[in-house]
Amino acid sequence: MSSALDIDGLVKDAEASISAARTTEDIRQVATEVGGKRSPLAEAHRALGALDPGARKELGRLLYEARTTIDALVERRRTEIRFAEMQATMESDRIDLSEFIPGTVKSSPTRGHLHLVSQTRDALEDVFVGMGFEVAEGPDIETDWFNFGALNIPPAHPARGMWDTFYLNLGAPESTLLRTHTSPVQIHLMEAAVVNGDLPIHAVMPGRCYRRDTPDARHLPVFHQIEGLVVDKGITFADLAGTIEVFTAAYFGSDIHSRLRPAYFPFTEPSAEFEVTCTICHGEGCRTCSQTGWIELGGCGMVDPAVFDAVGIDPDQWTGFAFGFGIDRCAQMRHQIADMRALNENDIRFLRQF
Ligand code: FA5
Repeated sequence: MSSALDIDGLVKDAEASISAARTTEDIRQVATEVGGKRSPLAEAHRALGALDPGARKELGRLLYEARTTIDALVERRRTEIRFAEMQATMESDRIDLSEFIPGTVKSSPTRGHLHLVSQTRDALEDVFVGMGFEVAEGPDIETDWFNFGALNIPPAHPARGMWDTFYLNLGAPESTLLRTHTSPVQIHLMEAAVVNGDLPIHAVMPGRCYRRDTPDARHLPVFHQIEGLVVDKGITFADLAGTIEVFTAAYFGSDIHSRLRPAYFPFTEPSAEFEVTCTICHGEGCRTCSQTGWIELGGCGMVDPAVFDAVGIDPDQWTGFAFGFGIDRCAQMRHQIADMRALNENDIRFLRQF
């Protein structure tokens, strides 16, 4: 133990034990064996006291070097083992996104497809594009002016109660909100047309809407509408009624009837509600249509001159009509979905049917 050769042997033995360690537990034990209180190294240290000062100094230096070497070897092996264990864990926890369960898929994994509401939006756009309309979009977050003010619904107007609104606090000077309908896109389009000298307008505007509505068979708090706006010269209510008639036959087929009933919207005058035969009960009356045999799809009417004034269009020169339908409602009626909440439940068995 007192010669440098013995110390070399001690280091070699330690090195062999260290490199044989395979796990964190192994290296913990080996570290104690080769460097702990009962290790040969510690014993050699304890023997130093019995040596004369010259030999003690020399052997002390050699033992210090041996401990430094052994500690470094232990640390290196510990890092290697930790890295290997981490890699093994990562490998075993890896999620194979291309994996599919044999037996549930015949030859290749099933491809996803657009949600029914997106398919319906596309189909509605196609019908209206076929009728000569352009497609436009607007923001989901609006100011009070676009959602209400410019649509002839000033603050405290009783008609605001028709749309139970989610207000946002974005620190903006005007109150901001999640749009309750797609009608504010009419305002964006008309303002842009005035600035760019781009009248007439024949456009449809699909988009998501938000209301503090309790979900039920015909309502969701987040739903979709498609807005329509025509601003041109000599437009009459007959053009509006004809457009709705053509749309109904093109989208639902000739066996579905539609009707317009007088209604009130602050931004159209006269206004009407547009209803179609309930496709669940074929007009007999059921829970979905509240026993009426009819389902309300949307509202419509002739653009109120007050709205033209708000955007700077001369109501003596231009007239127009507007409408707004529920896209989810259209999907519901077209596919006889008794409860609209099914659209949001993400049940794959339901979604796969469309
Ligand atoms: C409006 O939102 C008017 N902006 C429509 C309009 C546009 C009138 C242009 C005149 C001119 P209303 O609140 O009735 O109207 O909504 C229209 C349609 O949106 C409803 O008939 C229905 O189909 C759909 N809808 C409304 N609320 C919900 C809801 N919570 N869930 C699902 N669909 C809804």
